[in-house]
Amino acid sequence: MRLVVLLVCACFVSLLRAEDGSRLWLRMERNADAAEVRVERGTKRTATVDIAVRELEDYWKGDGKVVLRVAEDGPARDGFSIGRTEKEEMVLTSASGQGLLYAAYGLLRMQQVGDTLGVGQTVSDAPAYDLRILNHWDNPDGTIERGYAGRSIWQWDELPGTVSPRYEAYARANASVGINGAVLNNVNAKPLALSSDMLRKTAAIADVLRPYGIRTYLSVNFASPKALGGLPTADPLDADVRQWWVGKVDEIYRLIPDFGGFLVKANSEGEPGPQDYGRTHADGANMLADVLAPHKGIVMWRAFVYKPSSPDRACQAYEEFMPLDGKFRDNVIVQVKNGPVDFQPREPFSPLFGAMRHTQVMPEFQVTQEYLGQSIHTVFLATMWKDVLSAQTYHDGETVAAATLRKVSAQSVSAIAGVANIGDSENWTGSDMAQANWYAFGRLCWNPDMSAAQLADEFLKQTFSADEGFVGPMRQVLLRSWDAAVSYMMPYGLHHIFAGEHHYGPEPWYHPGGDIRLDWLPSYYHRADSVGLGFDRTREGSGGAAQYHEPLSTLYGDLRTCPEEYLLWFHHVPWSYVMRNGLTLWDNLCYIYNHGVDEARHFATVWEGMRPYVDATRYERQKARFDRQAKDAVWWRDACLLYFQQFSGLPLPADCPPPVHKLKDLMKYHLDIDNYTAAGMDKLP
Ligand code: BDP
Repeated sequence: MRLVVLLVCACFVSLLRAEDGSRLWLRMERNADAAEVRVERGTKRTATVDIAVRELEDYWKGDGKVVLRVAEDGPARDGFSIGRTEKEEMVLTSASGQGLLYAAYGLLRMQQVGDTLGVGQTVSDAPAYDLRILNHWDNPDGTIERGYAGRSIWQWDELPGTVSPRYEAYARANASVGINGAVLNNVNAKPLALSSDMLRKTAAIADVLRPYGIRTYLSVNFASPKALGGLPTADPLDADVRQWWVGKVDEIYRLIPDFGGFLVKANSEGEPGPQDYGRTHADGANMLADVLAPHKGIVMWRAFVYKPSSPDRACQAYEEFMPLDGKFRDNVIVQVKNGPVDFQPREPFSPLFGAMRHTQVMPEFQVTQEYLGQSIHTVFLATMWKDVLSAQTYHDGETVAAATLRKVSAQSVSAIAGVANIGDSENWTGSDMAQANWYAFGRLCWNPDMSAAQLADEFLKQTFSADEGFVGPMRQVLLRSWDAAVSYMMPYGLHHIFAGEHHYGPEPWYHPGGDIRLDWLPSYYHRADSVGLGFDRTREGSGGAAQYHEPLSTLYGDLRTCPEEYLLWFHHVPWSYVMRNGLTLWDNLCYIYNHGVDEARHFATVWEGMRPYVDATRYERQKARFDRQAKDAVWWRDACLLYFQQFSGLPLPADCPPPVHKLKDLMKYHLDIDNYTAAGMDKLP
């Protein structure tokens, strides 16, 4: 008996050897002897095809050989097919070498998750969006705006001389999930990003990403001609300004022949833009687009704009961009955040989706969890992204996905972007579970029809364990995690009641004093008063609901028909308003915050049962996070309910547990931004 126990333990130890999370979902065991991989005659051995061959030789464990062929009539673009022949060969076919690389990763994924192909069977796959892009908000000094996984992976100081091996690992991980573009720097771009010195460094990174099919893009500061070029103006209609951009773009393409193009945040949150010169967003975007067009480059022009003077921030992007519909060049794509405000825990989709009929529009998601617990809370964002992509816009019956996949002209390309959650921490994303969001983002850009459950399964099996004892419970955790976070943070359409600046934790009372913009204060959004709670976006209020196409405009604009998940987004609702379940708003608020707490506690308990399936390092790291998440849920609940109670004047329902914290203590508490990482987690309330 003792021997058996010892043997079982030994197996366990060897199976669960220490891991640091750096291998992400690519944890295949290397073959002792290379698998037999043959590239068909006539198929060009590009660097990309070589990577496909190497990956298969190293990791494919099937019996027969693998044949790679580029065929003119094969699946187009990045698409591919995988067939199993009578001779037990796996035949990977595509019209391009890039497609073969995706096929190789597709085959290895099938192997890892346990999908098999019968003899004579073929599967085909092709990406939905043409451009599947990560936006890095990385600064030249190595810091990352809204980054929670250490410093930037780009080592600007040592580039171009030293090229970190991490760049290739990064490229490989992206290619394995179908991502084919990377904007290397922050949308709040420094003019310095376009200096000749920085461009040479950028080119060195581009050289590493290229064979993996990843194009390099840069965010640009619209005032660069002034700040970097020394011109007196950055007016997009000025001939010298245009000429400056022509020269700069030529310089870029000499260094990076397949450079993708520019991402621009203009006239937003203090960034310069064409409006500084009385010009429109279209004037600015088109000038850059014309300069990039001869090189086949594109401009991704962000619609994230809002002015302090507006009565409703949520309305502004639509107000500024709708009049410009049809005025943008074919190589401009307007990049729109998923919701009308700012990556909040839950927002209705931006009304620009579907409404812009003559402009290519791309969704921007935030993979980094600025507003969703950063690198501590487990929140599987695929659920949220699917909610947005599958939302019906009612413009010609298009969903958000369909509206953004539709090409407005023969030259247009479809695109989608995600703000990366990647840094130089050993596991890339700070939290091991947050790798799921990087993974799911890539897979969803490839195929928006994949279900959140499929995405969760694929990720969990490859990254942790394919054992159903693990996958079953953790799938449920991932699938419920977004709803849980919304419940304990901002249920029923509440938004932006975060602590100021760092956005971790609750501060519905936040007001730093002084002359701050009203739209940077939680009270601007929650509008709590003795009558009720929520932002009135009906016709009597800001009119925001009317930006949606009928029937949504009427549906959202009427308190009785508004989906309850958006109730406080569109309405200022009396505390005593009776909701569909017969309970008042106040009572429901109390219950839903508690539901969120229960869920977060449940996740922590489920994780404790996962110890047998996960190596000690990742188990402990994640345990600390689930435990903290559960405490944070209590912190959120107490802060919000006690704060709003001052306005409602109502008691908590008798069956709600009493608060753990006192409001006055929570209001005195100020989180030290550098102290909420794993090491400082115990310092939180
Ligand atoms: C907000 C972030 C800010 C970004 C901005 C943006 O708080 O750091 O610069 O979005 O998207 O969510 O430009």
